[in-house]
Amino acid sequence: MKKHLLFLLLAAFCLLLGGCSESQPQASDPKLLLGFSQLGSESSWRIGNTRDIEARAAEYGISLMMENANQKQENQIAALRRFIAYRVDVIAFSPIVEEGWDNVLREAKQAGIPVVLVDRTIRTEEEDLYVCLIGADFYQEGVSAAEYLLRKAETLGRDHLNIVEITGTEDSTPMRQRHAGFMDTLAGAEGMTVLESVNGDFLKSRGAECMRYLLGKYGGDIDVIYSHNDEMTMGALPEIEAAGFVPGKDMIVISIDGGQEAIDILRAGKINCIVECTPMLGSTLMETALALKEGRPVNPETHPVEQTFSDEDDLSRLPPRGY
Ligand code: GYE
Repeated sequence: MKKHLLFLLLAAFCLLLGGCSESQPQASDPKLLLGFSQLGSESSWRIGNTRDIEARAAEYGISLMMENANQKQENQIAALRRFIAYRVDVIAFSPIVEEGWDNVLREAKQAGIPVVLVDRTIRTEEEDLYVCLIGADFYQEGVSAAEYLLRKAETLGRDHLNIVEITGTEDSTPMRQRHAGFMDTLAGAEGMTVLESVNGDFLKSRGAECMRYLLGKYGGDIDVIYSHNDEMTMGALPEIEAAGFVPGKDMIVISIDGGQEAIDILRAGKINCIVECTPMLGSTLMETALALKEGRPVNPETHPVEQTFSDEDDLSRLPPRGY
């Protein structure tokens, strides 16, 4: 009876506030309250990541305050401040860019709330502003993309290839590290020339724009497109076709993520290689949050195991990707 009353009171309070927003934690008997600031919804990777975190929180009985920053750092900072004000047990977030977090993270530290970085990392002089990072090894992804290209060049008997790169969000970890891993691996291979790197912000529309610009400038001199995510790749493909080239044949296409749609295009032969980046980070996040709440130690860095899918492989039995 008492519970009933409490619920009614809560419901009335929510109504007064103009309805419970998506960030309100679920009422039940949660083990802990986790605030998660997602950076946006720019790709199927990101949407898969959000869904996975929501599903795993429910599975682990963790109450989740989820906020979406719509690709703006200031929105993420505001969300982190709301989590601090709400006194959540653990804060987690996927930083859109690497710089600019010191002030708000100092506030979390002063409030005694541990912070977990998910997917991307930050740059800071102060080491104890976050506890740990759960995310992919983006440098290795760049290395894997370049290693595929070197194998492909060998198979085709080509010692000279002109490459264009379409990169992800400026100053973000995957943009920086996918570029670095790729360049470092190609550094020893003389005939591999990167004509230009352009920024596509991980967006399909920008991928199309970048490709149009690159085709206008270099045309048929382009042998290889290295794109930092599937969305930009899928934006680029119709542009390549519209310019009269066959992607996957006239131009080698290398992508990153491995969402279902892109894998299907790889099977159809228009993408040659996709380096996997898995968005399924939710279980590790929930385990980590519980460990932090209970005062158990956590790994400073956790990287998921990832693979490369390409025209070298038989992909007929690949299970559905889930994103
Ligand atoms: O590759 C891209 C997304 O940070 C790993 O961000 C993530 C990247 C992912 O938008 O599709």
